Amino acid sequence: MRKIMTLCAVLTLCIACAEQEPASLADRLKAAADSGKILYGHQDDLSYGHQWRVSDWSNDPLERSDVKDVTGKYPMVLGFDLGGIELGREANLDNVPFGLIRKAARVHARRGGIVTFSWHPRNPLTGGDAWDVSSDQVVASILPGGSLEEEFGLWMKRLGDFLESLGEDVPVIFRPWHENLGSWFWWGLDLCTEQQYIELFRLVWRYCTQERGLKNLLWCYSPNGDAGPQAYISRYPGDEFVDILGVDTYEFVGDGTVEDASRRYVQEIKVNLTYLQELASAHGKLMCLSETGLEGLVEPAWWTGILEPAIRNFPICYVLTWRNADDRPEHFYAAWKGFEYEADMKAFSELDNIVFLD
Ligand code: BMA
Repeated sequence: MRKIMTLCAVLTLCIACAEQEPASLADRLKAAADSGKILYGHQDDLSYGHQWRVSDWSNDPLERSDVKDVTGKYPMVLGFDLGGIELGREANLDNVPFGLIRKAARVHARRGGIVTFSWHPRNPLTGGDAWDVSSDQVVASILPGGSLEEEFGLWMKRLGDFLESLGEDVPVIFRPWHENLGSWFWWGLDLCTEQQYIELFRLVWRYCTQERGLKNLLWCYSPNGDAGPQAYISRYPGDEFVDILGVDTYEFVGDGTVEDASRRYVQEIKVNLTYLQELASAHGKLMCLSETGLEGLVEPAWWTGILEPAIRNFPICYVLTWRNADDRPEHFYAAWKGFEYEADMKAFSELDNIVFLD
């Protein structure tokens, strides 16, 4: 009897510990936001950077990082994309092996960092990629009763298998179906109804959380921010299904000057984060700037002169800049060693309100 009771106590403790993980990640994020600190994140860090890439990942200590090369510190938040996992592929859409993603997530969590995953799944109806918007029947086809319901069940299983393989001690901010208020992804605004979008989000949530019992996930809803608060909330999956409210907002130069683009960007960030703060407070949620950046960092003091003044004083728990492609020299969103304006990113990493991983 005593043995059974001890066993029960140990089991209860284990369950409590396991359940603590995402909760403690949420606490950590909340503590950062409450104390006016913003964690810095970078997509695909540790796996590749500007003109380099990890090749033999299973024997690589994963110590290289463009961000670390410049600032002496890792990004606190490490982002990866799971596009391709649904097909059982070896590597994601940017050729990062899922084995490397799993290892990097574990290594990063052990170093004290935080992991986030986005997901650009292929188009299940046309066979195209996530950007194939040639049909507005894709979401309908994978929802219950749709012609691809079973196929999508398999896609979710593969996703669930990967998330589970990380282990419960690696909590993850999962951010599926992002930028859904534009129409460039097959789950976008003109491609499905409000109800269908909400059902899609809930379907994957229910599968991961209830059917698979995954306890290591915090769910982030992250539309493109420019659509405004009414649109934002019209496709909100609901308080039960979301932990963090995010927005994706980039700086685009286009045909005008960089100065004009930066002015527009600061304005847009402030508008978006203002309504996000109101929504987060009304719904009792954390908030973040889930994706941002200026491709090629063509503004010399972008970090300290544009980004930080724009996000300062908003209770976002983190800000994530997009990837530094190894094979497209102009496609980078963090500085790298040797980049002409790298000193400004280092200065950003030393600000009191910005947190990197030492
Ligand atoms: C986009 C670009 C693409 C990439 C995609 C998913 O913004 O960086 O090159 O494939 O994100 O990571």
